[in-house]
Amino acid sequence: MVLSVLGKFKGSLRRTREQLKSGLERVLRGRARIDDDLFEELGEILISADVGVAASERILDRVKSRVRSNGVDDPGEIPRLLQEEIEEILEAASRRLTAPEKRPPGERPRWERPEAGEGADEVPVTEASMAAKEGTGGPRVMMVVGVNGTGKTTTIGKLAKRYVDEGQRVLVAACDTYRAAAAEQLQIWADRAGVEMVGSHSGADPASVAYDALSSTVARGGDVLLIDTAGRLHTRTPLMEELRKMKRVLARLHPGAPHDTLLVLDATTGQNGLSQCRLFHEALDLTGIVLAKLDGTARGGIVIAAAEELGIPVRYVGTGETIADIAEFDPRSFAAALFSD
Ligand SMILES: Nc1nc2c(ncn2[C@@H]2O[C@H](COP(=O)(O)OP(=O)(O)O)[C@@H](O)[C@H]2O)c(=O)[nH]1
Ligand SMILES: [Mg+2]
Repeated sequence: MVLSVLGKFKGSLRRTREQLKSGLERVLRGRARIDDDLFEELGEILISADVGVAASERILDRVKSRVRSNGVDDPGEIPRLLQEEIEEILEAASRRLTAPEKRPPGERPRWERPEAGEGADEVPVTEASMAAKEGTGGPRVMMVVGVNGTGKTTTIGKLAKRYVDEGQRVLVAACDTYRAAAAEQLQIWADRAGVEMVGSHSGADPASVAYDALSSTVARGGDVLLIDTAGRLHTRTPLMEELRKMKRVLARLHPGAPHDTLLVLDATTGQNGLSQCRLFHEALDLTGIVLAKLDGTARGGIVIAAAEELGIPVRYVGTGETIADIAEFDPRSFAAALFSD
């Protein structure tokens, strides 16, 4: 099982692995001992593989101290040490989930109160909202966010199928009401996965569509609600405001919702992906990343940068355009794939 995930990652990370490998070969060839000069060159290799400045420094500091305290002097040990530290960063992010249940007591999520300028949220109290509040369990609500074209709608189709295969009752909500074609595209994925879609006309308030979708999910006894959202560029329009409002409306209808806010990142985008992570995380308290398009030309180092700098774990990876092309992320296989032959 682990082997097949490793095999998948190996294909996906080909470009990043080859880049690391040729860089390491170049700086390790003919080198007799480990010195500061070597660490400087290693830093350049990691940064050019999109690992990010902070993560690269952290990795190298740890490798350095292990080299010193264990008296390692063989440069041939370096790839193994790097692999172990990368795995540790990815593992640490998974342990440090920012999900509501893991948040330190007393600390409130940042999206919970509207900021000055954000409109008030009108949440009607209905039978469904009362039932949701009284019920103990209720559906798991997962919001999927990210900029246009990263793979949100595709990811929702894949996740819906996955959860259906696990025996869960799944609904999807078309809350990208900005583009007319968005709901049609989600409907196609909903049909493929065999799940129901709750939608609305384009131009509707996304928060009210989310509200209706959660009410329907509760009324129908659904286990999982996957919410598709708009991704028009966050620099031009108040997308974050809209998404924050959606979160508040969901939380008021069903305390604890949304249980997940997953950012879909396009694995081919490199450092720009890291700034997307920061923006979305600041506004929305992400609980995880889905790394889509991890297939061949991906810039896999971005995962390490996000894990270290923001503490956000990668939860799933998308490895192609069909409904089955999704895998659970596994730090160990990922790190191994980066350094395997
Ligand atoms: N190769 C590949 N393509 C993907 C993956 N996920 C999404 N795509 C493609 O990326 C494009 C945008 O996807 P879409 O789900 O519409 O993105 P959205 O705008 O974020 O909803 C489509 O052409 C998808 O087929 C993936 O994991 N691998
Ligand atoms: Mg979409």
